[in-house]
Order: sequence, then C-alpha cells, then structure tokens
Amino acid sequence: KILIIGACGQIGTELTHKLRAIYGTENVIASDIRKLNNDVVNSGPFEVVNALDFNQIEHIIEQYHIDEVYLMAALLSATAEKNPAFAWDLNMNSLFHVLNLAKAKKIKKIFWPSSIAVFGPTTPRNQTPQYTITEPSTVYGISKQSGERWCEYYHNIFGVDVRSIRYPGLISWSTPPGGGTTDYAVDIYYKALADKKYECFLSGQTELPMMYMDDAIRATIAIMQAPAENIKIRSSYNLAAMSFTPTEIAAEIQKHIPDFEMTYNPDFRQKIADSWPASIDDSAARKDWGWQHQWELANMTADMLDHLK
Ligand code: VAH
Repeated sequence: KILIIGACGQIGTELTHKLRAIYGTENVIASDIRKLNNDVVNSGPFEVVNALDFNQIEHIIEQYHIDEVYLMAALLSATAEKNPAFAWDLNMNSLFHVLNLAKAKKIKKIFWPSSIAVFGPTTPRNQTPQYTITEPSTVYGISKQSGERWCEYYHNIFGVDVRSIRYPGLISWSTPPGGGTTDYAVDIYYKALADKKYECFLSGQTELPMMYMDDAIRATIAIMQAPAENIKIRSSYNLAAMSFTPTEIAAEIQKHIPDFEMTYNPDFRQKIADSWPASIDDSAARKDWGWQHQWELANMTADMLDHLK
C-alpha cells in the first residue's frame, strides 16, 4: 500500500488521483497536516498526519501496512525565505523520519522530490548538467541539496530504495501552487481568463525550466515503477520538458486571448529566479528509465485555458 504525505499540495493532489487510478483507491492513503474539504480527502482513505511527527507516521504505516511513501510535504522557495528555521525543520526532519523508517525495514520504497533550486548562481545556466556545481542560495535550495546528499547516503550505507527527481517549475490547473517562485506561470492563466491582464512578479526575460503537471506525475510514477537496478542516480535526477520566459508565455496566451495584457513588476522572487538555471540537461533520466516529456508551451497553454475557462 502507498502513503502520500502532503497529499493536498500542488503535486500531491494530482499524484493521489493518478496513484489511486493505477493501484486502486483503497491502496493509496492520502495524508496532510489538516483535513480539507476537497476531493483528495473525500474520494478515498485520508489521515491527518504532521510530517514532523515520527510516531504519527510510524503508526499510519503499521495501521495500513504501507510499503511505499511519497513524501510531498515541504515549504517552497518563496515561503521558505520568510520562514527559514521552520522550512529547514520541515523539509529535512520529515525526510529523516521516512528514511529511518526505511532503514528499519518498515517501508520498502520512498519517493522524495528535489528541485532545480539545488542549483545556484555559480551553476552553468544553460543545459545544466546532471553533475555540476550546486551552491544553492535559497533556504529551500539548501534543504533540497542536503536532502539529496542524505538520500544517496541512506541508499549507499543502509540500502534504502529512495528515488528522487529535481522538478522544474510545475504548472497545473487542478491545484493552486503554494509559495513558489515559478507560480507566476500558473497565476497568469487564471488572471488572463478573469481580467485579461496580469502583473508578473518576474522580469519578462527570466527564462526558467518548466513542466506541465501531467508530465511531472508521469515521471514520478515512472521512476518509482522502474527496476531498482535502472536507478543509477540516488541523489536526484535532472528532469526537463521546456523552458520559457514570461514574455513567451504571454505571447502564447495572446494567441487565445488577443487582448491579454502583461505588465512586469519584479519583486523579491526575481533574485531567487536569477539564481536558477535557464534550461536543464535531463539525458540521464531519459537513458536510465526512459523519460520522455509530452507537453510543450503551446499544447499546455491550450489545455490550461480549456480546463480553467
Ligand atoms: C518553487 N515551484 O518555485 C517550486 C520549484 C523550481 C521551482 O521548486 O519553489
């Protein structure tokens, strides 16, 4: 059975629905810090779990005979800058709890999300390689870089089967994002439909790696279903689909909403975005476990506007 911690988050929500469709609703236990009134909670088994409470997690694992855990709870980049101590605590200690449960053989497999935020201002920005300089300059990035080191350590020393992906910015219509720097690329669709205008908190030329949520969920399930011997990288895999700038996504939206207007008013998140790569080399994921993205800016924009209108 599968436990998703952080099942009501931006990734967790769609991940829960997809996993329930594949493995059966009763075999996928959703959990989050609070019981919200949404379809993740109302469509299958749900438990209130604090990702920082080891005993709570251990109890749920024993109660439901869980063998796989997807740990999706975290503070993202923008929020983490405002709450560094809590962000470090939540992002790191939730990981240690799950790694230690696997070390104690209480669970068999872990998925843990990393991010392009592990890269920093000294990382080569274009087609960033799988192995390169990682000097993250954000609290979130530091926690993800450290988490990757611990995942690899627990795999090498204790044989823990933990698998991880460095997600780019993720865009979805079904869940609002929570405190990320790439969230402009989600907000813009809502605002284009509601107001036909959007004030972007990043400058128009800020190129960032992005991915449609459908691709991100498919990659998450693919890496977890791959035979263990194919997972050669136990820190975290680079993963990519597309890169675009705010001006490019605005132009794509204008093909559907001709009088859509974009203005730019960069805020503190510009500095975070400027520390991240513009594009990512994900050849290792494509080689080791057959990754292949399906969504680009044009078909994603059509799909987003179609779902949100
Ligand atoms: C964030 N959406 O903006 C997340 C992600 C690469 C970006 O880590 O913090």
